[in-house]
Amino acid sequence: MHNLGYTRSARRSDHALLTPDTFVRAALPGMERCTAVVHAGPALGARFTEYTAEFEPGGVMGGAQTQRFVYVLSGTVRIEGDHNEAGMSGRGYAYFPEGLEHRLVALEESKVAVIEKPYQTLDSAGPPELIVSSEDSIESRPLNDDPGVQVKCLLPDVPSFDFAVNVMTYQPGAALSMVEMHVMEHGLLMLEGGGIYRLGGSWYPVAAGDFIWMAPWCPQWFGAIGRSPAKYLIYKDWNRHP
Ligand code: UGY
Ligand code: MN
Repeated sequence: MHNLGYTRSARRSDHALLTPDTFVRAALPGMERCTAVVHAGPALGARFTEYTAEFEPGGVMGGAQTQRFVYVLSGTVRIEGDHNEAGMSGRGYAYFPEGLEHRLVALEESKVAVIEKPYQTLDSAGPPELIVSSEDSIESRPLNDDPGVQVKCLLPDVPSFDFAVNVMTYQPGAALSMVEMHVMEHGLLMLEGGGIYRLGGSWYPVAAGDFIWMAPWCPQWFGAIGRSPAKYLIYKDWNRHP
């Protein structure tokens, strides 16, 4: 149903809010019975690419030209490659270093968040290795001593990784303690709950399913509203000289 041209989606020079009513699906090369909703990429001004891959049962997503991070939103997928095969279901995730041959096969209808970025080498540390894990096995810690805002770092905080992917969970009423402005850019997928996101000079209501891109130094703040926690998956570039 159309909504008389109304949407919460917005695109500005330093941020974008993309809500599910505006998602457009198209297959990417290497996909079979699978389509992508591309949320962010170089055409938007981002230095990474993020999309949601939506698989039919038996659907396939081929390998990547860059390093790749995947997080299972729903369903079950099998990782296939030269390395050992592994299955992943909701909250499972994997990191594939650049050049590691692999593909994902859906064992049922599945949705997977995908982040890709050309790897920035570092003289003092070799490239990272394959990781297959689950959010459930990662310990969370409070942000700035506020127990109402919990952070799980899905990738090890070591110099070989040039990006971080974290899960942040806010109890209802909890908020970032400051308006952040930083050199890192963000790709953010709302997983549960909702609240108010300040982006640049605007305040937006946001809910599970929304995607947000924040450019470097985009003023940002979030407060959780509702009767259940708000949770998001957030990417940032990390560990490299600007
Ligand atoms: O890691 C971060 O910069 C995070 N605190 N930003 C955010 O949640 N918008
Ligand atoms: Mn931030």
